[in-house]
Amino acid sequence: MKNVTKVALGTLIVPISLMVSCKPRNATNVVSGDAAQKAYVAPGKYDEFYNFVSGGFSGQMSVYGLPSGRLLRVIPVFSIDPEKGYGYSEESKPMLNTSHGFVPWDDLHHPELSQTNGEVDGRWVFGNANNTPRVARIDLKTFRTAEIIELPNSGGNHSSPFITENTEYVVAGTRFSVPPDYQDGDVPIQTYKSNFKGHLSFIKVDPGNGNMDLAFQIQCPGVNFDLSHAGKNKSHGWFFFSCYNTEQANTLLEVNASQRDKDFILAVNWKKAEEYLKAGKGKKVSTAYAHNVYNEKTHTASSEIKREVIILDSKELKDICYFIPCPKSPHGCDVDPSGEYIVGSGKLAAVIPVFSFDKMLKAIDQKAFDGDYDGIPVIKYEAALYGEVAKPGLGPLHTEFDGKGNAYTSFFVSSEVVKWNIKDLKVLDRASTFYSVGHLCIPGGDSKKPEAKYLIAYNKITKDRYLPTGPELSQSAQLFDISGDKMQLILDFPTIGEPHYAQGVSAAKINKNSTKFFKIDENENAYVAKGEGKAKVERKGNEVHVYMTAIRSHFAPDNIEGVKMGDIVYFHVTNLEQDWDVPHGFAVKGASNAELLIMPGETQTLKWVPDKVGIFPMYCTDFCSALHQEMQGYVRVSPASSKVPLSYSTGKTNTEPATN
Ligand SMILES: [Cu+2]
Repeated sequence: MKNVTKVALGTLIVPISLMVSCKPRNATNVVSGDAAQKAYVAPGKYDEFYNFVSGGFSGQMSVYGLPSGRLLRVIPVFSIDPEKGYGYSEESKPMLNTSHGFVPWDDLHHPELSQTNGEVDGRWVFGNANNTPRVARIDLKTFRTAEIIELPNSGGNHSSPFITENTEYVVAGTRFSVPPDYQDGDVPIQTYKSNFKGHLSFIKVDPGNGNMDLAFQIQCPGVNFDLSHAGKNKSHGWFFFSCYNTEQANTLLEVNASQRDKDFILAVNWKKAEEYLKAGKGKKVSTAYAHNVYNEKTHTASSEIKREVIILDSKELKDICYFIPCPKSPHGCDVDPSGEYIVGSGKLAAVIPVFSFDKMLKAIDQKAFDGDYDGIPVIKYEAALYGEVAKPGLGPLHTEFDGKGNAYTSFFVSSEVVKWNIKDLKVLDRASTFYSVGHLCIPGGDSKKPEAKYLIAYNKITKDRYLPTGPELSQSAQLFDISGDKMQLILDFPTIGEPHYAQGVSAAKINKNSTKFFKIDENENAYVAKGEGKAKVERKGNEVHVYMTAIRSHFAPDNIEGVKMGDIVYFHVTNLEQDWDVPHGFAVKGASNAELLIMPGETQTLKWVPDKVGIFPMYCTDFCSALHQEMQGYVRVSPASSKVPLSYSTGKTNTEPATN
């Protein structure tokens, strides 16, 4: 560790135009001494924390145990997942419906855990879809996606899903400003300044069941909203968004959106917005967005297209939005546990500005403004500024907090994490990362009560770190022990897709509530077979419905005849097990979608259109018992003109059947 300070200071002279990553020279690249023991969790022992990590361009969210770095689960959210049949089973397909139809992929950047009184409560984790703007809620009883809502008037949903301290709202700011859906979008791109707008979405969350509803949007000037965080404690009721491209450029943003010395942090008084909403100051506009809900009783998702949204105009309603100047091309926008300090991180900035919430309120009160930007007052920089962290590093991106008065900021360009004190703004420690760190995570680090034992850095590049795997290498997470004064690297581990952002929480807040199986008596799926005696096959025109059961180690029925070319076959498979961790799988030869993976007590449906005459084996794909390999059956498919009657059986031994 002794070289680190010297090395990191050395990197400060690297020209800022070098916005590619650099590997810190001579940096300590090993976990030294007995440090690795701190990450060791013995076989059979539980980890202390759950870590929810975005899968970036995989569209999924992964769950790791900390401190071991063991991958516990990949939760399918916005992308189809053959492992779980998500987006393949008829029951789950509606989850991926949008106003553009079925969209089976997206780009998930930020997990956000629900909070009560500003503390992580372990009930839900939210995730965003950047590309086709959506926000998902995952239920942490089942670790499954329970709900997805699409966002109208938006593009590149980056600055989401951030929540208020009682999960009153999940908030989403558009990254790409676009012409609103309710206006003609067929305009020249060059008319960006007049026709493009930025919308902030406020999604209301039902405190009882978590159900989401798009309560309102705030229309803002056409800039790029990047990240956001809610106020807390004294600043509860406010939201802070970083914005870049205040130049309102529409081409070559790498140059054209880096012209100004300062862009902005947008401070939004959402309590005031609520008042205006109640007073009827919003206007209803027509649009179309999907709202998809997974019902745990029917084990089936439904999708509804909604047609209306209420817009509050920040230009007309003068006291809901204020801009604070922030150097330069801000990315992260983080609020400390007290709610007083708002940290802006300019990707191209040489300092980290720390704003004071009290000073900001005073500046608003005294109208200490530098004019306005597109109708929104701009607070004077010095009037809102608490102070600047001088010469912190290169390319500050994101800041997390330990609740003991310290902040930890990631530096993409100089590949390091820098610890600094919030009160005196002095740098306390630096640790190299490998390499090009983006987000950081301290469990509870954006709440009022961080559990600051570990810090995890999520890195974009892993050259030299692991065995090569061809032209593409894994991205990674690096775990630091931050219980002492100095950060200590104790583990790094590869991650799935891009580990963009992550949040963590004590295992105890989640594991006690884990669902072990679904009660078969409560299964309300329309095609359930609640016992082997209920298994059957029915024809409805050219549809064949197989009500199938699965239990260790056979299906019922396991022989089906009388299916004809031109038929559409639906296998409704009910897993009759009432035991933890005994899923069954189902696959049939030639099916063009995927398998099913059916949890105990659940019913899931595979749609199959046979394309050939013949015998088609089907089998259980999830190793369920010693006789799992024997869990199989056959479907006979006959020509369309065939007279083979529809029949099915289980356990019928070989006699010479009629050939027909
Ligand atoms: Cu099985």
